[in-house]
Amino acid sequence: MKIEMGFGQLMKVGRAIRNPSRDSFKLLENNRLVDRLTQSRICLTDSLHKARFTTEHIRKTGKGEKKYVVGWRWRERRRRIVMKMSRWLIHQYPASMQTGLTYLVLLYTAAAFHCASGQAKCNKRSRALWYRARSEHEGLGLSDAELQTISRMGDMKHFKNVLNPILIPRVVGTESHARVRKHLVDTMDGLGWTVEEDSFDGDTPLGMKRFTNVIATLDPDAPRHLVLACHYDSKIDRESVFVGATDSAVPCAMMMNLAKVMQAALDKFRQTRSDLTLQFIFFDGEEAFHRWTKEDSLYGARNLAAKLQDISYPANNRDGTHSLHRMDLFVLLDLLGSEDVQISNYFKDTERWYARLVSYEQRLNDLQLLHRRPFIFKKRSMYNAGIEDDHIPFLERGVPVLHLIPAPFPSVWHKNTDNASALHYPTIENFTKILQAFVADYLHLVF
Ligand code: 1BN
Ligand code: ZN
Repeated sequence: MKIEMGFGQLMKVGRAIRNPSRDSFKLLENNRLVDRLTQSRICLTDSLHKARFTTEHIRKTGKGEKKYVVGWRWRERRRRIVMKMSRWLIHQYPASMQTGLTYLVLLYTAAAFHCASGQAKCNKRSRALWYRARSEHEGLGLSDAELQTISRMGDMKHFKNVLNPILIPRVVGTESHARVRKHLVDTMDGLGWTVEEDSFDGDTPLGMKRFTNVIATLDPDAPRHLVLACHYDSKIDRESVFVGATDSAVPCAMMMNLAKVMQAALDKFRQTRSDLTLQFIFFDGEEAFHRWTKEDSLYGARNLAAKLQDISYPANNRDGTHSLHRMDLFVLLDLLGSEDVQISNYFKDTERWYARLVSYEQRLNDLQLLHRRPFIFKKRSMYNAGIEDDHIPFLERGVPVLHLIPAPFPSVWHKNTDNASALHYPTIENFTKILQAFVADYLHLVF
């Protein structure tokens, strides 16, 4: 229910159920869950004493639940309105000149509305509100019950089913490489994601090669992306036997498995038409053909980062925002699947997100939802690790990065023993649960 109040303040009246273990609320209207609210996003009046609001809309407290009047904070409300308008504009564009004029008027109104609040100067930066949302974004905070649900959702049989077709040599340009790519595309397409094959020709020490990144997006209309990424090519070797189970067949399978086991929650999330969505990037050509250099490595990542930087978003905007700004956070998975895995925090500016991985591993462990293993995510930082990987072209362009790679590298790294026998399933299962909790937390998923 929406009620127009006071100086145009838009209020929602409904039931807000407080989750005792965290600072968040489930907002219900007519017993239907309409939103999840964290404290930072709302002002919340503990029922009747602020009765200048519509007391007639507040009914008596139900058992174990409190009634609240919930109103968006002014800042949040303004952000939502401008977001909605800009999203609408992006989708309708281009249109006829006549509608273009209407857009201009609407845009002007939105800007005037924004400036009139007096809380922010109407400067160039403040116009790209969708972009600024990433620095204000907070995780939801999952309850113990939600962690238990995530743990129950796990499906290692599915994990092995999606992993098996990748456990083969997949050197760029070979038939098995194309077969693996088809497996990625078909799997993500089958889960209802929008899949794009981003192909280009690149010059390598072995001549021109065709590379294809696979980009799968849950809701391609959403401006902001939580990106999970890995590479699907495997390193070339003389005997053509190198499989790269940890490098990076397992990360590819972990991502597809996440999309499968969280499908219901992700579908529900897509229906909310949030300004945020989940995107998977399966990079091609991460490995060097001859010897790792700046030119001979990261073919797919270098090409995509440069390309996205050149695509202004929204189209023809005057803020200077481009498609790389759509990446809220770029989470790169690499060298995962073996038993000897210790991950550290490698970047200061994404430390708050790394800390959530540490915290979810701790809580899942306390709830006895993990196999008894040494912790994967260490409470330590290695800011000067300097590990070359697919995140580099994005990091260099200012994208916030989380690099989920063990240091030291697994003992099988770039050896022919990096195959199925190097894999340790209890460790893999623990990792998948922590990653799934992280994604649910970031996207504010409802189970
Ligand atoms: C990671 C997995 N890398 C290659 N396969 C990147 C890398 C290459 C890291 C050389 C260090 C040295
Ligand atoms: Zn490698």
